[in-house]
Amino acid sequence: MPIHNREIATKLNRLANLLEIEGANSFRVRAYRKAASTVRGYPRSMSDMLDDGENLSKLPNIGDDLAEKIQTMVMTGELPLLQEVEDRTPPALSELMKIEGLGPKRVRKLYEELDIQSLNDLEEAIKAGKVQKISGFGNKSAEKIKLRLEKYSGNEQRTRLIDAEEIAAPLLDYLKDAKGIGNIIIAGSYRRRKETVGDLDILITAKDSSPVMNHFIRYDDVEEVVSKGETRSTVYLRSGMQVDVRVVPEESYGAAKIYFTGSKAHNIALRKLGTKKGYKINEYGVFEDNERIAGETEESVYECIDRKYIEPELRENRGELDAAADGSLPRLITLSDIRGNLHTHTKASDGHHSLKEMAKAAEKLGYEYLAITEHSRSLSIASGLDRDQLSRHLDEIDELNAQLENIVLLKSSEVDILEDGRLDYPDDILKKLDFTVCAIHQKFDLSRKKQTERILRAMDNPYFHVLAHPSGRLINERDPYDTNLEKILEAAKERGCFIELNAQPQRLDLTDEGCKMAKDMGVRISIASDAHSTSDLKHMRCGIDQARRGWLEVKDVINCLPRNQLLELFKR
Ligand code: DGT
Ligand code: CA
Ligand code: CA
Repeated sequence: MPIHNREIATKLNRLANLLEIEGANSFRVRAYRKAASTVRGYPRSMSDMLDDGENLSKLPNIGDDLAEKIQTMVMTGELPLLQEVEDRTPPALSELMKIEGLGPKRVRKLYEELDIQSLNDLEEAIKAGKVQKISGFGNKSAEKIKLRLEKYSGNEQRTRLIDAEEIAAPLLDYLKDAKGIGNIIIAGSYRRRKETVGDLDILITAKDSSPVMNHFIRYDDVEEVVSKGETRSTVYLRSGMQVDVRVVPEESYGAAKIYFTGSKAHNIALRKLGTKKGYKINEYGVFEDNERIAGETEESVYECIDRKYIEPELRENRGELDAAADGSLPRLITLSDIRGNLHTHTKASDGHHSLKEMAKAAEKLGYEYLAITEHSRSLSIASGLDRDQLSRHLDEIDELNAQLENIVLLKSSEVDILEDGRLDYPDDILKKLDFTVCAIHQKFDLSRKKQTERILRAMDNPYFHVLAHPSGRLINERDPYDTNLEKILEAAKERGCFIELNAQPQRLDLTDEGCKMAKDMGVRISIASDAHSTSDLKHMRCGIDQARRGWLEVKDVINCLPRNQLLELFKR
């Protein structure tokens, strides 16, 4: 089987991470990450392209050296430099990165400042209160790390949801061909649309499980069969992903869906409610004195404990069971509620397509408006527009708007927030825009206090509208910068600013918890794909997943508004 683009990207990212832990030159680290992201998102497979005799170095972010490395990976499946770096890195350091929330920067800090080289060291240091004292950590994040350490079983590698989808789709297609199969669904954190998944939990109904299990373990991509049984089998795929398959009888499908969708915390709370009413709830149904009284559908199980159906994204035991009892469950936002996209790039800065191509693609999605947000010209972003370039760009938007019938392009910019909190364009430029999307692109290492202040100062500017990718994190790649989100949200509320939920699948920034916090504090969200190409516009759906996990409804999201009402909001 040829190597997937995803596997190449994973190796390049891993190389970048290990080099970053070592303290390698940041340009070099970034070069590998950018290459990884190019490969991951590229529509054609590297191995096909090489077969066709194409030169990989013509791809963005891929030079001769990287083209050669990719070719080696395609031919041998290995990246020798990665092996070299792996050999000289203490294995426990890369192990530390498997803990959610610990990226290479933080691992390096822990190693340098506290000589932490293993999970054990880390646990001890948290107990001793040492981690809490390092800048960038604090009590809260130490507490979170502690919880995750407790959960961590040692070989768990969490996979971004979008990558899990790419692995799951062909497997699901394959499984559907098994003999005697009834229903099939991917349950677990995947169904809850969590930003990363630990493994895939596939639930199948069938009268006879043997043919299903036999078919499953013969899947081409299986690397190792961990266990094979009548009701449950587990394998590892070549990507390292663990897959659990469970087979239950048809009449238990609803109860089993609830059980295997989780979360565990939701299930435990649900079972307690059952016990209170004298019922036993498990994956086979709801039982009263050993008699099955429900379980064929999920609704039937929730009904037994006097609850309305709860959407999978909400099942985290964060208040959803109470809300389902008193009718206050949110009516979660869906993709079709979105009327436009407020963060996109074209060729004018670092995007791949023209204004017109982006406009046409957005029109096809049924959007009423599309904001073009090229970068401002700051020190860190060479691709940004200076005053004259922006001015010409805005003229082009006017010209194109005169031709477009079903969609309006909004004039905006992704304005860099400078270290002292000033915006990267003067007011006389900013006032020509319909609104701004403002973001941090450099100086990620400021203290929590300074970083928070920086954003609050920026929000003082009356031309500040939306705070883009508010934490700067890249899932599994870059830690968030240290800020006080509650303070930022308070300030946004006071000043009439909005917070972005960046829908790029590797960002998903705000987190689900951040979304819920914003909603509870009355700060509205822009869900935006930060598209750099026409196909990136589709990532809106990843933002919708995250928004739903954050309890967001139509009223909480500004790009569910018609254009006129939206523009009203930007009059501060
Ligand atoms: P993951 O894989 O770490 O992203 O998270 P999940 O939620 O997919 O967890 P996983 O794969 O360990 O288990 C799948 C579901 O099975 C989980 O969401 C709830 C259920 N489950 C697993 N273990 C237990 C348990 O000990 N008690 C209960 N009530 N449910 C469990
Ligand atoms: Ca799972
Ligand atoms: Ca599992």
